Amino acid sequence: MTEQQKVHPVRDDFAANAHADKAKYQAMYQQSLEDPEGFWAEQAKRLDWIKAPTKIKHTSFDSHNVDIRWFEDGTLNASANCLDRHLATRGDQTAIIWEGDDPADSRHVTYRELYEHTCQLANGLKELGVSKGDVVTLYMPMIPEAAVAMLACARIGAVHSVVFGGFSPDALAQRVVGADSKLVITADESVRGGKQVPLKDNVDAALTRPGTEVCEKVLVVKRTGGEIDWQDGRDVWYQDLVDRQPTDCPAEEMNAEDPLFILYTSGSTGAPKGLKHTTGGYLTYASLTHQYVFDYQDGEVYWCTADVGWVTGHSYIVYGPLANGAITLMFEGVPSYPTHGRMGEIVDKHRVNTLYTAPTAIRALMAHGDDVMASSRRDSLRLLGSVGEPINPEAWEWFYRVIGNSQCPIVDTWWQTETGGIMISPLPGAMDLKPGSATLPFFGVVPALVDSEGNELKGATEGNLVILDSWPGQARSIWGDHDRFVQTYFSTYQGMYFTGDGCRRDEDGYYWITGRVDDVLNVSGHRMGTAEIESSLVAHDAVAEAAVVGFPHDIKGQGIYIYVTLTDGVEPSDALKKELTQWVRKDIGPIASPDVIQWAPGLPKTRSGKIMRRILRKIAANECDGLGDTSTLADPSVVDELIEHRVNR
Ligand code: 6R9
Repeated sequence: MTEQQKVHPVRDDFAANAHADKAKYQAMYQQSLEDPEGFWAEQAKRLDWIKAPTKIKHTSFDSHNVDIRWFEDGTLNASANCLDRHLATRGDQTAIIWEGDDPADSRHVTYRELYEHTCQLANGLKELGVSKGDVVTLYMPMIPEAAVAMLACARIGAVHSVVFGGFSPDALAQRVVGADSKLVITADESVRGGKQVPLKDNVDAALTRPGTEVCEKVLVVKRTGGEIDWQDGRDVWYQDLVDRQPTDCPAEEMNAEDPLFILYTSGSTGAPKGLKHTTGGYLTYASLTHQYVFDYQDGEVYWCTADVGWVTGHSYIVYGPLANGAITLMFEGVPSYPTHGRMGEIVDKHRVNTLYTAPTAIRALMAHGDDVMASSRRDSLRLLGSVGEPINPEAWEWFYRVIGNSQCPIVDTWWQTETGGIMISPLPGAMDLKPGSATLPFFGVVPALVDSEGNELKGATEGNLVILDSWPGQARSIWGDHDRFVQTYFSTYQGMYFTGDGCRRDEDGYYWITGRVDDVLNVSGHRMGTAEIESSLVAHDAVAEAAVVGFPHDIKGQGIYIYVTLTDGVEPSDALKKELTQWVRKDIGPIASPDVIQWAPGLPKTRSGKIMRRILRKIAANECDGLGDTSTLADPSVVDELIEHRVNR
């Protein structure tokens, strides 16, 4: 039996106490397809509505009129749903366990404390002039204040836009301008792996860029006390502002379709897009998926290792868990610091029951051998989860055996920034597991596979993954550019949401995501458009042209392989490679660091001038025998030249 065919059946003890077993999943899934209105009207009751919705679903994927609305006449407040309604029953229960970068640093924040901090900041934001509908940019470390800031925005109806703290000043500036953001909330520095990252300096640099004058204030959390520059009139210390605020703040009544947040993500073309998520549908979906996929039981300690800068942090560190009254662990550091045993040690220290992490982190640990987990027992774990990229069966089995002591089901959760919440995933009491497969769709999700013309393929087959009908967590638009939203997701295949992923379906109806079919790279679970990296490179004087492709990388999943054609008269050198590497890191951020740079006197192009990336991908992957048809190239000899000088790894 090959690794791919191995099945881990549902554990009986798990199914017996789970929120859903096989029969219940089947029944609920059927109902969600046959009667979406009835199903979602019922599920929406899990939230506290100010005015309960009577109109449930109003959605169209028709590219002439993409219009997605859920619960459109209902009103509610997301922060009240994550905080206020828990106070009576669990005010003194921990909401957030914070584990600092330094293993000696940790603290617990109760629901009442989180409520009070959120209200104080919400009042503070009002004092700074922020009001309903304004966009607030968060550029923050993984500290409880990041969750407080998200919830405080939600409380007053401001829209948050979290920018990952690893992004460069330019990337931050682009997002501040794109969202017309009046306020940035940041910290003096963040701390990761024992090193300081100068967040405030980065904000200062970002706010010198054209267009950023829209940003009037910078609110600064003191994290390290490190040296920073200060601009009077613009910069405000977080603590000074919140200390003088009352600990109560009324929650703004929001329509279900009012925006809750924007989150930027990369696509195959152009600048990153700000996906717009709204309030009622998003929160219903984040909360329901968190309960069922992680089989969350009251009092359990749940840990998602993502950063709040990504959608996983939004839905499964903050909104889903807090809406469910869960105990959510937030980790400031990295899994390799101070040692590679850290993740297991955190599990033991806080008696973590659910560990939700990324394949790249698992593969990095696996590379150190089984002993890497010897410093911990991990006997509190009940469930494991994976997200961000396809998990190879070897990494799945290692995760299962070494981290989970062969005791815990693994939920391999497929979803996207655009989907708001988990779409295809096991429910741990209901699905037999196959390592490497995200298994079956969540309630209300109708996946299909289509060929390149959009014809639906039935049965066991492989194709492009589309979703045929709307679900409440879906992004509603791209901020300020609805046409681009329609163009990107609904025009490739008429009447369908196109995910950008390739996928196989097996004879049991299980889905196996094979990776992106567009020009989006997935490096260590981080999405990046090849176009973004290329445009950064060609902005350098030495670069005439650049083409970026992904190649298989043992730990990162995909690595970044760059072909560079130099400007006439510029000599290739190792020093120049270093310079270009630094250039891209500075421009986009360290996550976009090139793994390989190859000098390319010419790039393979069609006669109409299109770069044939298919060929560049094959060369980067060292699959030079299967290049396919190169006869349409303007100059086929460039291919031989590239193969001859391919950079061996
Ligand atoms: C949640 C998140 C989305 C892209 C997606 C796909 C890949 C995510 C996956 C997975 C295989 C999984 N992806 N989860 N591929 N199996 N379990 O990661 O959102 O950053 O927008 O990335 O990530 O390619 O299209 P996002």
